Amino acid sequence: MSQKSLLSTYDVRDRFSKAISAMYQVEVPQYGTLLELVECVNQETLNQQPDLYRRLELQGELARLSVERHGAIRVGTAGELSMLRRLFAVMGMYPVGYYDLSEAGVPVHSTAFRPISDDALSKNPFRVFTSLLRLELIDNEELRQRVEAILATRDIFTSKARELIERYEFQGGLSSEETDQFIKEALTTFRWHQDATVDLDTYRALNNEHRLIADVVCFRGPHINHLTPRTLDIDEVQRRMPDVGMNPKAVIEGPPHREWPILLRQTSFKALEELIFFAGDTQGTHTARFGEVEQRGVALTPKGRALYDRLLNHGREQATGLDNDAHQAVMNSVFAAFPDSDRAMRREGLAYFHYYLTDAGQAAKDCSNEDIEALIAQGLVEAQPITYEDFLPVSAAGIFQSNLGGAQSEGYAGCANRDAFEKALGAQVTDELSLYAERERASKAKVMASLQD
Ligand code: OOG
Ligand code: NI
Repeated sequence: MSQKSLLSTYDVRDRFSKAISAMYQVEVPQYGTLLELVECVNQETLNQQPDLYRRLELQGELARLSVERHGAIRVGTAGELSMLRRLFAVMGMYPVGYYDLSEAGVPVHSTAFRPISDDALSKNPFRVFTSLLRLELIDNEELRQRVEAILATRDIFTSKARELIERYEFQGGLSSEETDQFIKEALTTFRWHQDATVDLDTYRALNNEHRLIADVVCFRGPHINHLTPRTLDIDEVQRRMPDVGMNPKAVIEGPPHREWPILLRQTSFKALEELIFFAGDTQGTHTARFGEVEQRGVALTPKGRALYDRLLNHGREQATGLDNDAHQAVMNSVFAAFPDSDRAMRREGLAYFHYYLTDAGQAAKDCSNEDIEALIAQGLVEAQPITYEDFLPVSAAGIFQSNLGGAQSEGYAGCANRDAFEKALGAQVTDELSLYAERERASKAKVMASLQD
């Protein structure tokens, strides 16, 4: 039998992320408008800030900027989640991080499926934030049983998709033709259904318990609920959204504007109210789908993250109910305590950096100095920030809340349950911080080894 040529998982992921973006632009035309706005703001920002241009080019961020996006889905059962894990593996995407959103009143826990290696991330870092409904948090026993019964009757995957996932696992890859088939079948899982699987009364009962439950349970599949391009100036995108007919959420989530961005800032246009046909020929509406924008900065060490969490909580206490300008002003003053230079963040061990040799460093030989700061001072080594590739639970909760509409829900008392999530997933989630720490360590080791040669 002739050996068939198999595509890399990068190619599958790249094709899939482009295909789902095209599908979502047709489904939600405002997302297409958002892409245009972000592209325009990014171009202007790069034209106005030649230093930023150089910095991003050096970090290898420019090439991926226009393909970069993340999406989000929500599922109802362990079986659905574990099959999704296998589906995303076909695209070289693996579960990274555990996010408990119950504390913020959203009855789900989540992970992000994303590529892991430097090379895969630099080519196309497509990520999918994936949440699993936590029925055990619903007090109403009767409703819980009803939900279980409804979910038990659906299969969110086509049989062809299952077959191609198995073929990938058996062959270790898919051919170009199989990849196109796989993408077509996988997209079926994530598309929007205007027909609900339940009648309007059932929808209302679930919606009254929690709007998220209705969203997960009443449809044939886990429709993609948003896609998110990456911008270089989120404040400008937020400002311009109303000009292009979008209703932005009240505040930008995450840290304030900084010279040296940290972690992740996010905003969205609010979810649209859409016409739904319920079983029994009744019409109603459902609010689920929106468009989001993100701006990414450097990944923080545990020490940096602890400082971020402390300042964020402090800022949020003072900023409750404020509009975005006032909210950002409060955050700006609170975050004055977080050093805003790459050098200070590095020296204080607040952020992760990738070390590499300068031209002088490459020419140097037999250098016995092991102090990285001294090598930087001598011009032999440089350090660049490692971009944060993950999500933030408080921000994610804010995105959920503003797009579910309605009143803020109370939190569900202290109940992160990573073990249960991993059991449902059928695998462990990778700890995101250890990935950054390892990338930093490996870059340092490589620099030292070359200098001592
Ligand atoms: C996911 C919300 C979280 C993000 O970017 O933090 C998220 C959802 O609404 O399903 O996507
Ligand atoms: Ni998102």
